[in-house]
Amino acid sequence: MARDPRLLVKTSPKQIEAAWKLAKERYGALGVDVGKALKSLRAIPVSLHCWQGDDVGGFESHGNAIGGGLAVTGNYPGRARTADELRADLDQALLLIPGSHRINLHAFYGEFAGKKVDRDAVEPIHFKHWIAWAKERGVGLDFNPSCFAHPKAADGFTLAHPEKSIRKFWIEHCRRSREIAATIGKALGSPCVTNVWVPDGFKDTPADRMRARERLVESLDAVFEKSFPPRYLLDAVEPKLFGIGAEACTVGSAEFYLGYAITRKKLLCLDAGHFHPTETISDKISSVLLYLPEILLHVSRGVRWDSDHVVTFADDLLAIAREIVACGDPSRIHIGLDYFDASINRIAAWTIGTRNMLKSLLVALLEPPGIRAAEVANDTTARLALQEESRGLPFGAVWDYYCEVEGVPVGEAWLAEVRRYEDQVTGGRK
Ligand code: RNT
Ligand code: ZN
Repeated sequence: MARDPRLLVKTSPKQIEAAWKLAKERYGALGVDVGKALKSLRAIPVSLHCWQGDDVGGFESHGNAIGGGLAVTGNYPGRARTADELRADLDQALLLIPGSHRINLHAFYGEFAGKKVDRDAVEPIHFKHWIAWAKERGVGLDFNPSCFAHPKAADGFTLAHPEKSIRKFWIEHCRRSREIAATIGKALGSPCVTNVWVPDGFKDTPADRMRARERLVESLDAVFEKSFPPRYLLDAVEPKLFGIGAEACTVGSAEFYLGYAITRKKLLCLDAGHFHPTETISDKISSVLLYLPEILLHVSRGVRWDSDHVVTFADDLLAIAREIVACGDPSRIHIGLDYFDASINRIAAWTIGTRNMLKSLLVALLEPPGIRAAEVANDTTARLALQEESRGLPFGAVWDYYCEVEGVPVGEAWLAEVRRYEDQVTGGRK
């Protein structure tokens, strides 16, 4: 690939420092404490989804087609083929992202030593290398049962399947996933957020939605029968509007899981791609937090449908970040990323999306207090004026400074690192 030498330009520390000083003054004049904002940003972990690294493939000996209404498109070289490769790629991405973060695993990323270990037989031992790797780096791990890409999910139903034996299989998988997650949380001294998402849904108009939903409740109750200390494990459930092949009705809809989470004391997972396109999860955060102590987000970007594009630094993401901060206690909101693009360099995909998430949180933390004050004074003209003017504030200088002090590349300099890694490592993978 021909590369433009301008991509290697590095900003000098002197420039970064000078711009930071000016930005600090500008924000200070608006009543914003920039140092405090950076301290708050440093305390917010983002959970990087391991599945961006291998196109949601997993490491089972018999790889199955993805299914479950999910689609990964693109054939950019360099997909991780083994857990070692995936961990090495994550290590590279983490070097380009400021702050301390987490890694989100799916059950089918266990290491099965070439053996066929079916989903109802996964055990904590299959994750011992992941645990050791995470411990060494001081990163937390999150977890997900994998209820798709499997012959027993081929007709689109798992926990709500009409056949009892199939439901039993998936209940066992989810139970074992929670055991694994609790083992992880205990070993790492940090609660493992474990998210149950199932694809179950009808392609065409169902004759009986009610029975399917009753089966899902029953199965979920069986999955969650055993309780674990919240310092090891936090359970989440993820609703969805529709998926490919499940266009008419998704069993685990928004109302289904909101009720379930409230009555069963689970975290609700809000995925940005799982609602009608005119709805935004940013508006849902404050409502849900009135009834649940903690929630999980799957930050994603749908383009025309739930396409799971890499998240960009745009209005939707800024609004999500703003609500995370504006609710008053960001620690109640677990931030996970959920996208998969196989058409670009996968390490770049992690880096772009995570840096965008963090940059958006920084913008939110730097919001001038005058905006809220205008609302309190019922001055909606000033509120809009200040909101719009604040878009032009020099947050970029604060971000650059943050990257510099955190020891990660400033600006687009990270791309040169990804290129170097591509030349040396991922580019050679077949
Ligand atoms: C699917 C859900 C789910 C998955 C991942 C792989 O629509 O968003 O969270 O994307 O678990
Ligand atoms: Zn999701």
